Amino acid sequence: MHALETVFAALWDQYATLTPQAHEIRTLLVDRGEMVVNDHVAFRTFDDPRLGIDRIAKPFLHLGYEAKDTYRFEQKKLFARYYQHPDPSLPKVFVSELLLSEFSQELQDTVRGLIDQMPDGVMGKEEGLTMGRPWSVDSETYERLAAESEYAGWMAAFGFCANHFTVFVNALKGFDKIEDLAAFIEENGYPMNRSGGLIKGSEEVALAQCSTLASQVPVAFSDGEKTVPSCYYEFAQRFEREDGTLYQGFVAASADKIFESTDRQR
Ligand code: OOG
Ligand code: NI
Repeated sequence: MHALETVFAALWDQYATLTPQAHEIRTLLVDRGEMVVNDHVAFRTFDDPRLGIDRIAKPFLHLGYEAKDTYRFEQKKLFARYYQHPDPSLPKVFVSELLLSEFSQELQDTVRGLIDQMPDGVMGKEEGLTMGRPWSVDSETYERLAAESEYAGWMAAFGFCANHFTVFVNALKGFDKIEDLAAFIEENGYPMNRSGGLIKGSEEVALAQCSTLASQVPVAFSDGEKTVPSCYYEFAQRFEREDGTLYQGFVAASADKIFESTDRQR
């Protein structure tokens, strides 16, 4: 087995446990005779040098991935980069990081306190990608972080895992348009993220995307269990550009809304 297949299999196992709906939706598609191909897998982190984007990307670069375009999200105070492998059958890897220095001193101190609990040297290795939450945190701290940044709250609760896998819609035989797939998923009882509209992007920007709302799962905080949004499933349809090749990048305005799939629903 290719080393990368092992990495993605471990990531999927962890993700499917955290995100029961992803396994269920995948099964719905497979039962219709579809081959489910992953467009990309996404990771989140903080921009602290001990675990920033470069650390998350390191095992992927080591296994042949190449760094591609970067994206900036002003309001959410995030930076992201995607990585691609020369073998087009492998999913792209999208990594974002929260820009800590742009937040309140309180958030920065809280997050640095969490990171200080981490064992040294695991981030940057394959095992780091599925490490889960390497710190102890109470539910009040989670809520306080999430009130300032939903992303910070999510990171505090879940740590390191695949934030989402993404179905490559072009590879599905039974759905010509992403709108049809979105309707199918919703009809089967999975609420979708409607921030910025059900379908984000379009043929004009060569990428159309939609995603479910994250599963609600019990998380063991240091002061007890609490049910919070975990991970979501995404769907992406890519279009040809003028040069006849399929667009491989991302669209910042769409991604900005996709991030909200893990927001706490109030
Ligand atoms: C990433 C959101 C952006 C995309 O495909 O544009 C994204 C996240 O929620 O961590 O996945
Ligand atoms: Ni994505």
